[in-house]
Amino acid sequence: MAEHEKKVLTVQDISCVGQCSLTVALPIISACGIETAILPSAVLSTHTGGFSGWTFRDLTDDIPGIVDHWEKEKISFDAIYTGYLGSKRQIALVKDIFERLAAPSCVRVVDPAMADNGQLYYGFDEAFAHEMATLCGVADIALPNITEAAMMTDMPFLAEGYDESYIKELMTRVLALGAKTVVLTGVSYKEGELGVAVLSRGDSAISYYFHERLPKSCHGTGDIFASAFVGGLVSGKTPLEAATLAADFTLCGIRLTQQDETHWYGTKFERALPMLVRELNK
Ligand code: PXL
Repeated sequence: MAEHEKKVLTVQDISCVGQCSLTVALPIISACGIETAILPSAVLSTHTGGFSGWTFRDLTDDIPGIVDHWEKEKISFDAIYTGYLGSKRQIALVKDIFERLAAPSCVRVVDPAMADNGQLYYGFDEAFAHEMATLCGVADIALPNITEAAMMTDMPFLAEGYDESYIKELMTRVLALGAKTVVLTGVSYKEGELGVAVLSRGDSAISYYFHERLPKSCHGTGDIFASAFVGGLVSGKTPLEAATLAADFTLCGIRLTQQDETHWYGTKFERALPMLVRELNK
């Protein structure tokens, strides 16, 4: 019999144009050689970060029927990765998916995907952030940025000038929500440097991967990072190795985007995919 090939389910919206959420997760995880099933939480004409007048079709009512069908077909997943979710009800449905569609030793990865740079994305409020905290509480791995971690744990958001005690407190509070491992993005202690921090329950110290901070930030990098992280993790890498791979891939995408000054709405990750696959198979 063929070796058990791992299967990932990712639950997030389809922003038809905008290089984020499912249009990023599906190609990236697939490029890692992993079968990727999708559960779209909503269909938008574009993402909400910089466009105006987008359409939004909520698919919450379709989710229970899809899950019932998969369960009847005995379909289960080795990893379930959730990103942008549109409502508190969807968060409850994802918790149900975690219970019903997880294969033995399934890894549940939650990217809270709701805020950045100290601000919630359009349409979210504090109550949603607290609900998202409960979803991170049932995750094996939570992947917040500093804004999301602060909002979920009622800590102040500090854009800069913090030290390790602030980061440690943030990460410890995310673990206290119930997550087994927290991977915190956007950490910087020095000008020109940016990185990702990893802390699991029982660890005595935070592990880091730092890289150069590029002058431009791009939309969708959180989703690109999370997708490549899931690809690495499901391929057998440790959380720190997967975070390192994902950060390098994201950086490569930003570099490609910086060359095109007209490309404001997303990150040109596509031509970086060969690099991801090469690094993954090293
Ligand atoms: O990249 C996160 C994201 C996902 N989906 C939608 C968004 C955003 C961020 O703005 O608007 C619809």
